[in-house]
Amino acid sequence: ENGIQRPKGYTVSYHANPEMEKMHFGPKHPMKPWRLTLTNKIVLAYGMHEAMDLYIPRAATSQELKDFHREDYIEFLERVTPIDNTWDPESGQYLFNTGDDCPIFDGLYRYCSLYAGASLDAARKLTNLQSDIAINWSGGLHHAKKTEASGFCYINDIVLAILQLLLHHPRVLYIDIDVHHGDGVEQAFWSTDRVMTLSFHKYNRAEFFPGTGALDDTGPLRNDSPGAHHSLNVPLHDGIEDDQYIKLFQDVVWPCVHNYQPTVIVLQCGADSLGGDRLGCFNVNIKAHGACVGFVKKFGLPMLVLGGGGYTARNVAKAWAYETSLCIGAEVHPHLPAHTPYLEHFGNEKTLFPKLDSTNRYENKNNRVYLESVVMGIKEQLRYLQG
Ligand code: ZL4
Ligand code: CA
Ligand code: ZN
Repeated sequence: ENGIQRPKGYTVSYHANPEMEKMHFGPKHPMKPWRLTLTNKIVLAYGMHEAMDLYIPRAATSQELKDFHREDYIEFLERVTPIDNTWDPESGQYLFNTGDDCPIFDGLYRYCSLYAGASLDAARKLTNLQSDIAINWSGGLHHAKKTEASGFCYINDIVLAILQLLLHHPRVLYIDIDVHHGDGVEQAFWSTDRVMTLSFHKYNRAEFFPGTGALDDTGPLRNDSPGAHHSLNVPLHDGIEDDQYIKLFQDVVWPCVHNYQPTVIVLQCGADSLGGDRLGCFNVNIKAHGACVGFVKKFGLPMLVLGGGGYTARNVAKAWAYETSLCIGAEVHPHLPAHTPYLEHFGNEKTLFPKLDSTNRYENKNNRVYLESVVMGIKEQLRYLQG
């Protein structure tokens, strides 16, 4: 393709290690690293690689992983194999919360150190000013905790990348549009005012993972803790539609940027917030999901763009390829290039923007009054920042 030009006046770096894509969580597990292959094939088929600096990231060292995670947990990940007995008879649980959601598979430690290494490399490209927008679709694993795995996440690459950014930046804004609550990142920076975390997610304490992220969970309750009012949550119900989602995102993100004045933004682009996702429950189309990326880009701040969830692989790949094009500011043809490999995996949908069909829609449980009350709640928290 001839249309894809390098962006004028800024640099986009793309961090992707093909070694990750062969990894398997096990039969029927929803997380499929292979969706990254599909994403990269579309990116390449459009010729977007001509417009970016491409890096094959190195694996993070165990020392780097220990900048956030506890030593014994990293040593466990380093040595476990699928045939180990990882059952702890004392607690009656698998060690470090591994099990069905977070299985021990072949190459697990390699997988973890590769996606973490990619996010660290991407963050470092931003801090040494070699890149203005750094993309790692293999990262964004927001549930991992200091001492345990959670929700398909083992290492919290986002926390590690933000720690790297904090060496050079006074204030980091973290925005998370995965359909799940970004609990691991929120928890890691709960008591600091140098990171503001903002997650949009489906919220139902009893029924939807991880059950945290209510509107009034905003940081430590003591008003004299620096972290007070610096964790923001946008809890949503099933079935939110494109127009509502875009307006809500803009109505919330703009005042956050205006009041907090971040010097860098980390955007987790979990694609399970798309309509038709195997685990998600929203009615958001790829253009609306991408509109969030486009809106954040317009602030002109350095940006770390990460993946996350996304369980209907063909949609994940299209969304992330489209969002790559938005990062480089390139217009891409809505038809997938004829030479896109694996076209058979996209069924009859050779368009970048498949329309959500009625059989995959969730009834919309978000009305205008509810969404307005959420925006009010966020603005109320932001008023405390003026002090
Ligand atoms: C599966 O089919 O809600 C894992 C997980 C494995 C294969 C065979 C095992 C069958 C759905 C999910 C038993 C699976 C039981 N296999 C899983 C409370 C739960 C306890 C575990 O996008 N069972 C836990 C995690 C969520 C729970 C969502 C999102 C990550 C992210 C960022 C993580 N956990 C109930 C589920 C299957 C499986 C089928 C599954 N797990 C769906 N939702 C969960 O935010 C990357
Ligand atoms: Ca989220
Ligand atoms: Zn998710």
